[in-house]
Amino acid sequence: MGYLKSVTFTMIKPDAVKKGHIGGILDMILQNDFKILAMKWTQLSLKQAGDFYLIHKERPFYQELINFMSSAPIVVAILEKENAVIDFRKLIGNTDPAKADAGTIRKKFASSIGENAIHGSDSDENAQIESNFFFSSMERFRICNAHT
Ligand code: DAT
Ligand code: MG
Repeated sequence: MGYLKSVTFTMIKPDAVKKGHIGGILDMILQNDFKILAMKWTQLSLKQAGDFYLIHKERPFYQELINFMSSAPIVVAILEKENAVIDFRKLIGNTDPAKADAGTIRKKFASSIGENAIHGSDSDENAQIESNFFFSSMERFRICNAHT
């Protein structure tokens, strides 16, 4: 019998990319037993950022958020682990890095609530929606061997 695995979706945001933190963030992700199912280097247009964050359309920070998210390249990935969504939210920490626990990605790499280094899905349903926003089925690969 295999483990019951689930997926989450992540983006390494423009601030972390520009500061050179891609490697440090990916290292924390892999050290915490998340497996990569898909990954790419891309940049959102303003329209795409607006669509991705449509759920926040009425929030006062929406325009600032989509301007920021389309301002530079990002790294996007689908990650697999048991309890992926909840465990990844624990690993990234509070939305506001000032409130994030020690040992979290946002505590280590984020500078403000608006520019907070990394995204993580907030539910299994949104993990699927967000993964499908960026990746086709042809871009997803699972490591299959006795040790994973
Ligand atoms: P999270 O990214 O932790 O899921 P969220 O879904 O509430 O947080 O918000 C999405 C993003 O919007 C967040 O990563 C950064 C930005 N944001 C949230 N609250 C903000 C605020 N009060 N001021 C500026 N940007 C904010
Ligand atoms: Mg969110």
